[in-house]
This record gives sequence, structure tokens and C-alpha cells, in this order.
Amino acid sequence: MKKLFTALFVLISFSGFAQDSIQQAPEGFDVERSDISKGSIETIEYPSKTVGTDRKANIYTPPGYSESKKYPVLYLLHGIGGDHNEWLNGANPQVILDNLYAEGKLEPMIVVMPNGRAMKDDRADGNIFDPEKMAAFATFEQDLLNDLIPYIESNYPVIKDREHRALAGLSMGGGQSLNFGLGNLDVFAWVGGFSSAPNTKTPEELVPEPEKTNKMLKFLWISCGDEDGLMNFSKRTHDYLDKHNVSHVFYVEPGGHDFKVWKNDLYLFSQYLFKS
Ligand code: FER
Repeated sequence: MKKLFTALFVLISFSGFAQDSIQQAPEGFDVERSDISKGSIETIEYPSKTVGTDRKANIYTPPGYSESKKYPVLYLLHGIGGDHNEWLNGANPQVILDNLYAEGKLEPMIVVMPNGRAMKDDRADGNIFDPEKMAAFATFEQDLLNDLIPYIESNYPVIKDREHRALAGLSMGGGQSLNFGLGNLDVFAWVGGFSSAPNTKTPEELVPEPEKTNKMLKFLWISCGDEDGLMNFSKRTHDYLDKHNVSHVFYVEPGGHDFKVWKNDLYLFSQYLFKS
């Protein structure tokens, strides 16, 4: 009975999207297959003028990747207890994405997983709630815009316009994605917040000009587990967007604040990207 209730609770609100239901990722979506082409992962270091150090990021390039093609880019951000390795350790996003490519369900894209704690010692050690570390999650906006994106765009074959840049993340990274994505509509046209944390700006700050936001965004995704104590940060954003007629997906799924939910979010969100 609880299962049935949870299934019914998967509530989707579309304002302007054609679909009226979203299916959870199917069984096996995150299980490695031996019979398909694979993408690759490499760790790079980019010079950050913002922080004054060289900073690490993981880059996933898709199956069939070629420097003679040009790709859009998804910047994928981690949570408060993580770093550039959190998605790799918690989700095996390369397996989820490889499987989606094998089924022809994804637009070829490069996925960049940076460290969103923009400070000299950016490890997730000690008190992860330390005010200095929290501030570094806000400072990352400058590192992303002025250091990481320019590095990616001069070292990878990417399409350098807003319609070919997406920003998404989990928890603190969800808050960052909504703050930086909606705050820089000239840079990003695709934005996703998964289980966004209390660093998420108020809806009025995020979307001061709803009509402009609605016109410029290609896609806005907001999701959260139905057992997540941080639901309010997603819900209040969704309520405001609805009230002000900003197209978005609000996806409430069974689960708490964990990688079961975020893997499902990556599976679903990535399939919308860079499609018309
Ligand atoms: C908080 C609770 C959770 C908070 C941040 C988080 C800024 C982030 C959680 C995560 O990234 O998983 O009160 O304050």
C-alpha cells in the first residue's frame, strides 16, 4: 500500500511541457553493460584566477567522442560533503549516460564535474558547514564563469553559446545551479536543481523578471525526494514559478536526500538536454 501511495505521489507539474507524466528510471539503468560503447573520464586541472590555485575537475566525454565534432556542455555540481569526485563515487554517472547513449536517448554532450567549493583548500574535510566553506560555494560562481568555462572552451571542442551550456547539481550544487543558472541567463539556457539546499536564493531573487526568464530558458528542472527535509526550497521555487507562469518541470519522487534520487534525476534530466 505504501508503495502504491508513493507511486501516486510522484507528482509532476508541467507548465508548457507536452508530457504529463515522468516515469522513474527503469531497472538496470545504472548497471554497467559489456556490450555497448563507452565514454571516457579524465581529470583535468584548470588555473583559477578566482582562487589562485590550479583546480581539479572530472570530464566525461561521450561514446564516439571526436575532436572534429563540436559538443554542448553540462556542468554537473556536487553537494556539501563532496568534491569533484562525488558524482563519480556516488552515482557512476558514466554508466547511466553510456546506457542512455546505447539506447539513442541522449544528445552527445560533454559533462564537466568540478569542485564547487572555490577556496584554496577545497577538500570536504573537517566541518563541512564551516562558514568559510559555505562562502566558497558562492564564490564558485566567479570560478565557474571566469576560469572553468573559459578553460573548457579553449581545451575541448565545444559550442560556445548559452543554448549549448547546461548547469545542474545536487543539494548545495542544486542551489548553486539555480542561483548561478537563473542569475546568468546570458550564459546558461538549461538549468536543473536536484534536492536544492538552503543556499538556494529566494524565488524573488532567483527570478526577478519572470517573463524574461521564461523567454530565455530552454529548460528548467526542479526535483526533490518526497522524504527530503529540504523539500521547502524546491517547493517554494516551484510555487513562485507556477504563479508567475515560468515553464518548468517540478518532479517530486519517492526518496530522501541521497544518490538513489540523484541518479534518477540525472537519468531523467539529461534526456531533455540540448533537444528542441
Ligand atoms: C543545510 C542543510 C543541508 C545547509 C546545506 C545543506 C546551507 C546541504 C546538503 C547537501 O549538499 O547535501 O542547512 O545549509
